[in-house]
Amino acid sequence: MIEISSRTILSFTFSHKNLYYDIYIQEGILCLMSYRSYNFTHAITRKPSKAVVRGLTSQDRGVPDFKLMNIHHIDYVKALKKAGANVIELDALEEFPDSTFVEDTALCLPEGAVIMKPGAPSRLKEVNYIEPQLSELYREVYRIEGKGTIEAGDILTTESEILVGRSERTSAEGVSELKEIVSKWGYKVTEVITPPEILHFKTDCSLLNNDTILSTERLASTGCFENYNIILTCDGEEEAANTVRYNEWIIMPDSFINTTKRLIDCGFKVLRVGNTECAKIDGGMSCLSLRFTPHA
Ligand code: CIR
Repeated sequence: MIEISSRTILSFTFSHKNLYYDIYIQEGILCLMSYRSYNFTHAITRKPSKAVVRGLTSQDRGVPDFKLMNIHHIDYVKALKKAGANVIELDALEEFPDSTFVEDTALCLPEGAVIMKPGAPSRLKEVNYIEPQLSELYREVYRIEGKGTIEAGDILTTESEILVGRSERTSAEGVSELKEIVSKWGYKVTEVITPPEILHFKTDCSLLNNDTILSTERLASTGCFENYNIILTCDGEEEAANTVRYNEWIIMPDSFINTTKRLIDCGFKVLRVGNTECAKIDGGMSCLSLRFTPHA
C-alpha cells in the first residue's frame, strides 16, 4: 500500500509470524506499528454455567437470568466471529460460578501467555482449566505462582505498554511477577491504581485504537492515561466503558445509546451486544473472552 497524506509520506504493510506491521514515515521519523494490541486472530470464550446465579457481585442488582445470559453470550460469540475471530468455545464449568469471565484467568500476548493467580479465592482454580487450552496454542506459557495475586481484568495492553491497575484482586507482588515475565518479551509494565470503588481496572476503560482510550471520568481523573487521547463515557453510562476492540470493530454493551453515538461520531465501527445479566455480577464485554494471536 502506498499512501500520500499530510502526515504520512510512505506506508506499507507486511506480515511476520501471524502479526501485521505497517511501516511509515511520519514527521521525518520511520515508524513501525504492529497493531498487536487489537489485531487478533483468535478468541476463547466459556459458556455460562447455571451457577452464575451465585456469581460474585459488588452490589445487589438482582440474580442473573441464566437463559437470557446464554442468549447474550451466543450474540457475543457471533460478534467476535463477525470481527474476524476464530472462536474456541469452552464448555461451562458448573463448579465455578464466575468462570464465563474467562478474561481474568490469563494474559495473552503474541509471544506467549501468562496464567494469572486470581485474588478471589472462589476463582483461584479456574486457571487450571485455561492453561491446557493455551498450552496447545502457545509455545511459551508462564504462570503467576508467587504470593501475590493478579486478575487480567486489571490489565490493559496498549501498543506501547501494559497498564496494570492494583486493586483488591491484584497486588503489588502480582504486578511485579508479571513484570518480570513479560519483560523477557520486551514489554514495559506501568503500574497504576484501580480506584477502590471499581472492581477491575478495565471495568472502567478499554482500548479503542493505538493511542485512544474509552474511560469513565472517575478513572481518567486519576491521571493514569496522560499519554493517551481519552474519550469519556457519557453521564450515567459508566458501564459502557468496558468494551472490546477486535480488529476493526468495537464490541460494546447495547444499553448505552449516547456513548455508542459518541464512538460512531468519532469514526469507530460498533457492534452491540446485550449485557444486562452479566452486569448484575459485575461482568462486561472484555471479561467474556481472551483475545489473541498465538505465535506462528
Ligand atoms: C467477579 O467478581 O470476579 C465476577 N463476578 C466479575 C468478573 C468481571 N471480570 C472482568 O471485569 N474482567
